[in-house]
Amino acid sequence: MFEFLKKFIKKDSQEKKPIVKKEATKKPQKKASSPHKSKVAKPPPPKEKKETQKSEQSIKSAPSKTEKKPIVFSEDKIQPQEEKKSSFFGFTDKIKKGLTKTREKLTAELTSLFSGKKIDEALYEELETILLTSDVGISATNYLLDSIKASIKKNNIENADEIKGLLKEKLIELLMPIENPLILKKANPYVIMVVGVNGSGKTTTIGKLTKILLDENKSVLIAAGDTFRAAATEQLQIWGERNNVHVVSQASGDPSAVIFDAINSAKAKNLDVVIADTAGRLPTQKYLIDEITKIKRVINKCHAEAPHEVLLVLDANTGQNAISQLKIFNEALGITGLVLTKLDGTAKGGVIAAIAKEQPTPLRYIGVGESIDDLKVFNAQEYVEALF
Ligand SMILES: Nc1nc2c(ncn2[C@@H]2O[C@H](COP(=O)(O)OP(=O)(O)O)[C@@H](O)[C@H]2O)c(=O)[nH]1
Ligand SMILES: [Mg+2]
Repeated sequence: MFEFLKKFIKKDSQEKKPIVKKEATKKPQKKASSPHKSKVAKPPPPKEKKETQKSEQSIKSAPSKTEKKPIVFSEDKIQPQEEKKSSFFGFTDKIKKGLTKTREKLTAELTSLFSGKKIDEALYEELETILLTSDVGISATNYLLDSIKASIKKNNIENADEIKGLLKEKLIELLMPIENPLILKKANPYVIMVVGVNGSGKTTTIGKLTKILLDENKSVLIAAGDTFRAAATEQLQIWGERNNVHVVSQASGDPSAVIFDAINSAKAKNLDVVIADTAGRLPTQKYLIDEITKIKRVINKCHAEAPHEVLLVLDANTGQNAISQLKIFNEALGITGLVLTKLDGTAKGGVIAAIAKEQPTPLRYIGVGESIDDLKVFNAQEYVEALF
């Protein structure tokens, strides 16, 4: 049941280098995703270019699988059931693998906690510590403990071993409300604005998400709205090439202008989706928030309902800090969905529970690795099953 073969060595991509090398004018990149569908054919190519992240802690910086599940135009009639069945095992394996660190920690601690013990205050205290150190957060921890205690009392449970099952059950209950996959509407184009602090995984997530959308037969255009770091545009171009999708970028960059161009271009070409990258680090937090707020306003000017999705990318490693980032970005932009990345690199996958309790927001995807197929639609049950 629990295989833990792999250790994931978290790589803190160290990027820096102020190199300012901006692409002159739009880059005709690959062939723009052909006016309609463009299918991805390329295999996940070689390791990504060493990017330059500086993990930002100030507002510090959200994840999933895709197996065909949710991304569909509403008209398309979603049909997750069947597809899900066919891919369920592959998907679960991937998630399990991604959550190895968290699972190993939990399994070890819970096994020693429950084995042969009697249910008393000391046991609850130990359980509390385990949850807190998995980044479940105080509020969700209290909630889980209270619900477990109530069930134990109600059902006269005496065997500590049963607590594990209760914990799973209560966790799933807690996470269910944020299981809320992204469903695209036909919008010509549907605009997804991706935000988050530097290093949280925005650009990588855009690359993976593009693949998911292409697999759903959507045509995609990417806007390189992080014009503050030259490397950011390059990195996005690489993802564009992998997916054979056009990346709109500009040499001298006003991010709003780049995104504005991209949306108009997508309209003209009748493309389905525009995914806009944005900066995650500016001189000050206020400057950053002002900039992305402006971007949102500009997007809204070129399309009355856009952005249709404001997707906040959070790095699971930042633990409780993820909650404060969520609050800050939500206040400024109105976050409609989350991606929680790097769950493969942390033993603190419990942060999802903290989000569900403290700032419930639809968790669209989870990131469980760096390659193109490592973005998975979040499913509460599968997630919890993978944790134990
Ligand atoms: N292990 C792992 N690494 C990830 C994941 N998502 C992103 N990364 C890595 O995190 C680093 C920063 O990602 P990037 O997309 O550049 O962040 P951005 O600054 O928000 O655009 C890169 O080295 C990515 O490969 C993930 O789900 N798992
Ligand atoms: Mg980036």
